[in-house]
Amino acid sequence: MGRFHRHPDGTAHTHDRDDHHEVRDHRVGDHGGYLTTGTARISVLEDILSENDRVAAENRGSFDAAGLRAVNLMSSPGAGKTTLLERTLEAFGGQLRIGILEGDIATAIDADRLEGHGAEVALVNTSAGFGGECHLDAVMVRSGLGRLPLHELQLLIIENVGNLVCPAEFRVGEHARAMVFSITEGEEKPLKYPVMFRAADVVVVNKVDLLPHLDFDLDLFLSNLRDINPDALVIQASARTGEGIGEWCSWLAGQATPKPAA
Ligand SMILES: Nc1nc2c(ncn2[C@@H]2O[C@H](COP(=O)(O)OP(=O)(O)O)[C@@H](O)[C@H]2O)c(=O)[nH]1
Ligand SMILES: [Mg+2]
Repeated sequence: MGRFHRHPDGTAHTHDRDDHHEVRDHRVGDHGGYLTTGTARISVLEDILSENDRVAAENRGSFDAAGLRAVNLMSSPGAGKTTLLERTLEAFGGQLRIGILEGDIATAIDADRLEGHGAEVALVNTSAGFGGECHLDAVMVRSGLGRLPLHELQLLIIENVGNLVCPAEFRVGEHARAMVFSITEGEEKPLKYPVMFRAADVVVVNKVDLLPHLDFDLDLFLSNLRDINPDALVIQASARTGEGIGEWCSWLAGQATPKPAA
């Protein structure tokens, strides 16, 4: 994560001087959400990723205790996550009690877009206490859960920060992982970014309304995707025209916890 500098004696600290690349995080943003400030020495985490997994397991415990299931929604910036969620909330029309945890580096733009569609929305900005990270991790997700009525929800959708690499490396307690791929990104992307494509339970191939206008080779993309992840459900969709939204919503409904009406 590049957040800590680790010494052979097992201690770690953040850097004041610009003598290591780790200082990038120290300068860029406020890390108050991690409670790791300034030059304070900290006990080193034996493995930062396993610490993330520990918090992810706690998050999963919170979801299970509340009786809801969580889907981690990931993609490159601009692939269409928020637009897909707008269409999704319209399609469900309040039939499913959905919460959305909106992850962005900065701004409430996407959270504002999703307001008024019948879902509970909580925003986590990674620039507000988490160093402006390019992904959500388990601690960031935990920080937003208190602002959602978990016990009332059947499904929590976590819109991750737009990035085709890092979000796939951090479990946040989700039960399933979905990714949106936009056909404007190119056929070779599953081969170049295998971690994300391999992590996905479902891949929504979005913006198919643009197929007539692009030289995108859909068959080649699907073949590349199959090479990396033969098991993912693939849904061809357009958040603009509504194509594929029904199939996507069926998959989502299959993830949600059945609950009697409140
Ligand atoms: N043509 C077309 N544009 C889309 C589609 N889905 C999203 N967009 C556009 O793509 C841009 C980025 O969408 P957004 O939902 O903000 O992507 P996000 O960054 O992944 O949340 C916006 O201008 C959307 O209107 C689609 O299915 N077809
Ligand atoms: Mg978005």
